[in-house]
Amino acid sequence: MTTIGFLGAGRMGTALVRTLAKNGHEVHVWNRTAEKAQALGAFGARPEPAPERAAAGAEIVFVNLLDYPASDAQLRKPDVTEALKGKLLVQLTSGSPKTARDTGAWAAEHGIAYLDGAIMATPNFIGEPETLILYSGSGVHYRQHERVFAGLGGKSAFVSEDFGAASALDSALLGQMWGTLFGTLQALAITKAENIDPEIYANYLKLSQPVIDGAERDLTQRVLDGRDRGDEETLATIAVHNVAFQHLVEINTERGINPVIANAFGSLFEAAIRAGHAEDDFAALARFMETK
Ligand code: FVH
Repeated sequence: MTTIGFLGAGRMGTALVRTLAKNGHEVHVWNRTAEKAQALGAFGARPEPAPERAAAGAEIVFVNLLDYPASDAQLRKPDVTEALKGKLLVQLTSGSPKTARDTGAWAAEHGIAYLDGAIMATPNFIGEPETLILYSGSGVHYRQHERVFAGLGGKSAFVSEDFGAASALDSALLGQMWGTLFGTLQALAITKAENIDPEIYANYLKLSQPVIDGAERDLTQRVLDGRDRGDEETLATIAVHNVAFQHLVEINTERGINPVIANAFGSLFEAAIRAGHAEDDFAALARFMETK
């Protein structure tokens, strides 16, 4: 059992506090809107009237507020900073690698151990064995309290001592997810415009998923290996992709579909072809993702 301070009782904070309390920890919770913290009393948590009171007797203090400005506004209050000295601060508010590194430096200046976390799950998955939460920062403190973290998500993992690593991975994985979600919007716009039953589309998506997954694995490995020239194993050159892509552009134009998503794809195809990569592998597009 660990004494835990918790700042935040929003959707995610409530799920985290309830799980920590259910796992037998003594959880002192503060929230800007006090009623939400008080409601957690029914789940064994102890509502506190101020953040420094939630941190006072704790070994670990978690923060899960809307954003870093909200979190900094609390953490950097002199009474709260003082209450955190000598303790482990675990930041579960979403942030960027830079804000995580800045907070890690601030924590070190004030004698506070720091872990920056990235929750790769929605509140309903908290406490489940398959839930992934990534942490980076003080490895010794992660290992010391590994059971607390495992209780929040069975797949929790320590990434590295670089404070920014967990949120960098968070954004990379979210980038992958948004690519799929925005691709779905483009696909459903076409099926709607062409009067194709979405169920039929969904069925053919399932049947073609192995090809899509294979192409993604091939692309990832080629980019990692730097093998982006067209070769005998290239699945489709940029020129071949671009021919098919132009058909999608034609449908968007003909059917009045917003070209905004396709324009992003097209700008990379155009840049690569203009630079002479038409006969190279799709992986050559990675060269155009760097601006420096
Ligand atoms: N919900 C999710 O699925 C995602 C999963 C991945 C990680 N995120 C991050 O978790 C943070 C909280 O997200 P949330 O979904 O719990 O958000 P809300 O339910 O809106 O709760 C927000 C809490 O923040 C408090 N708050 C907002 N502004 C301030 C402020 N200026 N000063 C103090 N506290 C503030 C708010 O308090 P109240 O409105 O109840 O008084 C809530 O406690 C977030 O970083 C996600 O990106 C969740």
